[in-house]
Amino acid sequence: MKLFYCETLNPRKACAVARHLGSPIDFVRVDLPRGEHLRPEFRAINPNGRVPVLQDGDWALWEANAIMAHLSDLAEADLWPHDRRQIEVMRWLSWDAHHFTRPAGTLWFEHMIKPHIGMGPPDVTLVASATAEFHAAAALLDRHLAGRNHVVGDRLSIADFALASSLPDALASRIPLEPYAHIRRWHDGLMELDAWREPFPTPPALAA
Ligand SMILES: N[C@@H](CCC(=O)N[C@@H](CS)C(=O)NCC(=O)O)C(=O)O
Repeated sequence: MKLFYCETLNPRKACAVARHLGSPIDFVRVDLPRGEHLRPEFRAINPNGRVPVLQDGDWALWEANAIMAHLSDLAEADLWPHDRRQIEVMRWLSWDAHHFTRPAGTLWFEHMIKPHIGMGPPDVTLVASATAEFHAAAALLDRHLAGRNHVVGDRLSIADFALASSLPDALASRIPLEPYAHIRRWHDGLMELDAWREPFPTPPALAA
């Protein structure tokens, strides 16, 4: 199998799960600034022109959450459980995409990526609305995590990796985590996993 990735939020989820499970994968780096994701040969495996993509035989699977679930199934792991917890995991994956990582991803893009690729200063209006949205979602997640080490059933699942995808870069992204002690404690626990702390084959600072 090949996992096409770069050092950004969505590929982090797929790379971390692959590493955590020891999946038999060749990691293939896609250079976004050079536009490799827009080339016809890449669009042939993902018409969205986005990473990550898992090439499993003749199956090109895109969408990080689906890739995480598939890797868990292949490894017969329970990061994507097959009992009632699956519905809970699905609930948090959906909630994350719409309410938590969406505003957090905006802050990440405005504060980390735009300066990095020379797109100018952050859009202050966008930052203000994303910050307000993030606070509303984070308050809910923080209450949920009180007394828990994981998002669902107190066992690691792909919901943890999805919800945490923006948090390793929270400081530089100016994602306001200070008021949310339970989120910080939960994420500190994830950072103890080698696969979450170092999900990518090449450390970002050394990546071309
Ligand atoms: N919904 C997709 C989002 C993938 C995505 O947006 N990937 C970004 C990197 S984090 C990307 O490839 N961006 C390239 C672009 O937008 O041109 C998933 O979860 O996999």
